[in-house]
Amino acid sequence: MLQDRLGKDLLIFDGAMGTQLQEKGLKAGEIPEMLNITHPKWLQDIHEAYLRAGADFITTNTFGANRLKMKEAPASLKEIIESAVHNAKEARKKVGKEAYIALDIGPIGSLMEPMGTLTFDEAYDIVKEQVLLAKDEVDLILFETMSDLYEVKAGILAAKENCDLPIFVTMTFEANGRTLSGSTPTTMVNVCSGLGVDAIGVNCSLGPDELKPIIEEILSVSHLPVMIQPNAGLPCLVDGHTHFDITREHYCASVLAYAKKGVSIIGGCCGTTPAFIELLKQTLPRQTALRKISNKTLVSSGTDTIELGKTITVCGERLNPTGKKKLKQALLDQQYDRVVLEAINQERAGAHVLDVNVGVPGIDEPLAMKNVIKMVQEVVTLPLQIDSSNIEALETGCRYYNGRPLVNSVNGKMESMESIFPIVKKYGGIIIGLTLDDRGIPDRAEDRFEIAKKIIAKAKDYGIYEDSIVIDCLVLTASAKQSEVMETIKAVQMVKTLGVHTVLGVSNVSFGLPDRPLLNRTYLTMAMTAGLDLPIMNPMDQEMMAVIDAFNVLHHNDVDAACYIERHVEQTKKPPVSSNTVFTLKEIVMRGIKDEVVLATRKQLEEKNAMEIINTILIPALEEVGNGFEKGTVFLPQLIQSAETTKMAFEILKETFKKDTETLKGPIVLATVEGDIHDIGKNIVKVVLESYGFLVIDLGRDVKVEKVVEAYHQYQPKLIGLSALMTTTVVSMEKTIALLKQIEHVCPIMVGGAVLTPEYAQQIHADYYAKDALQSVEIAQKVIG
Ligand code: THG
Repeated sequence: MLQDRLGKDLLIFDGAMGTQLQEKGLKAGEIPEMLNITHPKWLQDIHEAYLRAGADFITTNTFGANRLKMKEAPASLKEIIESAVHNAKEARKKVGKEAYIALDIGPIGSLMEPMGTLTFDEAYDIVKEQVLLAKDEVDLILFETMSDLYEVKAGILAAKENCDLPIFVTMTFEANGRTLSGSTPTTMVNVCSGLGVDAIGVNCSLGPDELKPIIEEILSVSHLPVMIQPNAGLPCLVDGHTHFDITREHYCASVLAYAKKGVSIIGGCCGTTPAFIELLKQTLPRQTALRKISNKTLVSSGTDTIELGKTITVCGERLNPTGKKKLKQALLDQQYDRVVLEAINQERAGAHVLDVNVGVPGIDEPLAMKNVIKMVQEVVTLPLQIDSSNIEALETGCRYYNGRPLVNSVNGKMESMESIFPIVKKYGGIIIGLTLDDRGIPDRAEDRFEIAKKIIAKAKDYGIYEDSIVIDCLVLTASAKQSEVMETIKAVQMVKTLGVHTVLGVSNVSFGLPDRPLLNRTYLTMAMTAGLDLPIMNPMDQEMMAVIDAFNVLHHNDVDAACYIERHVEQTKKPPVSSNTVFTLKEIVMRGIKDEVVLATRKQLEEKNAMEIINTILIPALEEVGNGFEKGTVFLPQLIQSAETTKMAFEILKETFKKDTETLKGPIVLATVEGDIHDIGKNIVKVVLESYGFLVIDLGRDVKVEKVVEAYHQYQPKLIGLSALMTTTVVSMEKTIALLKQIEHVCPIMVGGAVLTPEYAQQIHADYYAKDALQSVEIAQKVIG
């Protein structure tokens, strides 16, 4: 059984498929998956070569075999997948050795919300179809080259809910050490392990040497077998073809070092061949190296991860309608802008996690939970705590949450544990256990301690262990239950001996008493000393936050008081955050708060003209976000949110411009090149150019080379702008330029996009390189006037 060998035997995967297919004769623009049907012999030969080289696994030629990417294929998805599996099985039969066949599933190829338009449920359905077509004939499912963790989550659920096969997941990372949608390696590992995959790792991206920090981070946090499939070094263009720059000897030496550190599944990606796999087989040991396994408690958003217990983790309590009339009404009316602002304000005030509770009488709570989780995770990168007494709402929240959530909560009643633990296990939550049961909340600490033990013991029956449990000893208000306040503190101390972390709704203590903040922060100090790790509290209470800073110094969490001192310096410069803080247009644009942008833009127009607003607010905001993206402090989803919000601001401003096309300068033709579906950069350039008075003809995204040429003849533009966001589509940019340059006296061509550099622009014979929207205006003014 494969499962018995995982983590014990060092297992070898195959190498690149694409490179091999190109050698057999795959042409550019052809659908590689069609070769399963048209050239089965090619596929069988490639699989056979990898098997003979020593691979334990072969991967079906189904990377893009999903209903979206195969829309225009001249065969059905069923035929494509079945023939791909058949080819792998034929090769295995011919070689006659035991080997595992992995159903290959690559990225869907369309971006998910909020970056694109694909919904979670659509992504789920697409993968479900792939899984159902192959599940009875393959040995495992491999999600590979994934760049969006949310898509991975949809895929894992689609696989788990429709078959029992082992699941391996590898993602690709950018040079900044994050996936395209911003996940760190730790976040990937934490979320995927929570969802119950069988192996986790990295493929493609870079060569084995450049992947060192990523592989080491994965090894340091993963309980699961770690898998790597690096490229054969870095790509370089030689005579218009992509080559990879390291030898198989170099490759093997590099990956051997990782095997010695505990990587247990090794194969190759771009540029690797059967010869690489053969040498791997000769070089690598048969058994895996032992690894030290950590048992940290980690909660994750889609991008970042927080370790509980390392220092005090502040859970913001304000996304909770209890006692808030307006928030209640807003939730009932499905008006979520108030919720979104509350989330952002708490993040700005320094919360580390946000509790999300949508419990209003009469509301469709599962639906409200789904909507609010989706909205909130689009605007903040903090991990969320899903808070509900409605089991269906908890499950819906866990399902649509992008990350590994805290789940608030289970209690010591049998029915609660029996209904909540399966959900927590399935979605991989960190569960909060309340120390109450059928008899209510016991008065004495000892009895609460017993309930905590009962919860921890019962969780084990479901495969949930101490590192996924946080115990709440329950604090009640001192106005009614004064004698129990200290019992809670005592219970926290006792529970800490069980090896779990603790949480308390600190603000409960002061209900019904005057000067609540004073009681809250005093109680917070007492509880932290007793071992409280996760206070649920109001982060807008800056004095309470200051108490935590001070505690971290006095408790030796904040070594050398570095954070304390830094914050002290910052605070003297920054105005305090309050719930009533009004966002400036610049902040709205940078945060991507779409609900606020129209009003804020109109408001600005009362004082400034459109051009001023563009130059002094919108462009600086876009630049700041763009710089953040380059530095790795802002990620693609935020970048896109921000750009779309800017677009909405531009739409308002455009109303004030002259609509007279006679006086417009240009025209300028813009296109995002073939194969590239990321058009946000081009869209920004378009609105900025238009606001400077240019007539722009927008050809859209994924524009075929010939269409750009046609557009040139049709519109006779004075300038053409081409955009590409992905490395892989720079090639089609080069082709587009080559074809345009065949036209006599063709107008200048400017290029831009995340992966381009001035050098590269020159290499592919572009006339201008625009690093951002503003520079494209400068170029347009220079060329057209
Ligand atoms: N344990 C766990 N979860 C919890 C609690 C707990 N979740 C809910 C609650 N207790 C913690 N959250 C809050 C949220 C708000 C308030 C107190 C605790 C609060 N609200 C003000 C009121 O009701 O008067 C209104 C605030 C405002 O309008 O600004 O005090 O114990 N696991």
